[in-house]
Amino acid sequence: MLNETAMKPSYELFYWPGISGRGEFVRLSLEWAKAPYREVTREPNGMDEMFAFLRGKRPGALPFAPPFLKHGALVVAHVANILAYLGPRLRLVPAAERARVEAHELELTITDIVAEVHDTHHPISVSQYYEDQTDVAKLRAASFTKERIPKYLGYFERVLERGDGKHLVGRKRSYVDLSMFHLVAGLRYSFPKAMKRVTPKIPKLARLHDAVEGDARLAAYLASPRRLAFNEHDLFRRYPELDG
Ligand SMILES: N[C@@H](CCC(=O)N[C@@H](CS)C(=O)NCC(=O)O)C(=O)O
Repeated sequence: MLNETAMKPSYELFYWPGISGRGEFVRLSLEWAKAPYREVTREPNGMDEMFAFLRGKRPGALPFAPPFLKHGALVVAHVANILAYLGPRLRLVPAAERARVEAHELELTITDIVAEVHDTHHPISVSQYYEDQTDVAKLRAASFTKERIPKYLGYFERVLERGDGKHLVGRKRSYVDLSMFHLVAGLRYSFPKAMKRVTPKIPKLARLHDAVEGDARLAAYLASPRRLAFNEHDLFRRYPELDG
């Protein structure tokens, strides 16, 4: 397995500033591995640089949207794709192909639920304000909290039950565990009532969240200003009217 944490060039992460958002799934893995990385849009002129990539003014693959990662000449977009690339390099996935494929599959399922989270507050149009689509958002969120949260989290609980009960892939910490921590934290922030209802049914998932939150390798990051608090410009938003 590769270990490039100490190798140059360092990773460059591109994501919208001011929100943890989808960028956080990548950030958590980089931070856990103590990999050298730059958060480009948190630096002067960083936004110009990000838009240069999005407008095709830089070499490499053309990303559709942030987050994307630059590593040397390689430009990788989509959270699950970025983590599939980083996983072996950061020692955050087992070496066996089967485990890597399973990890990717689970991360893609996280991508799916994250898209549904987004659609609870923007069910009609990404470019319209939440306030202009609140009525439909309430309908969308009602089905998300009643049906989809229990279905997705129940599935992840069963994945834990089929494994060692503590890790989603293999018997060691993987990038999927780190992503699950952020997903559960975000859902608890956005939908506290719905999450309270489902919690008795997902004991292993709740313990995994707590284990990652208490992981010594993340302590410095979680206490740092780099870990941004959830807010209502973010992917995970707290609108009480959407929480049934
Ligand atoms: N499937 C992509 C989704 C990327 C995405 O939707 N990024 C958002 C920010 S979190 C964005 O900037 N979207 C712009 C757009 O869809 O026009 C991933 O998992 O990374």
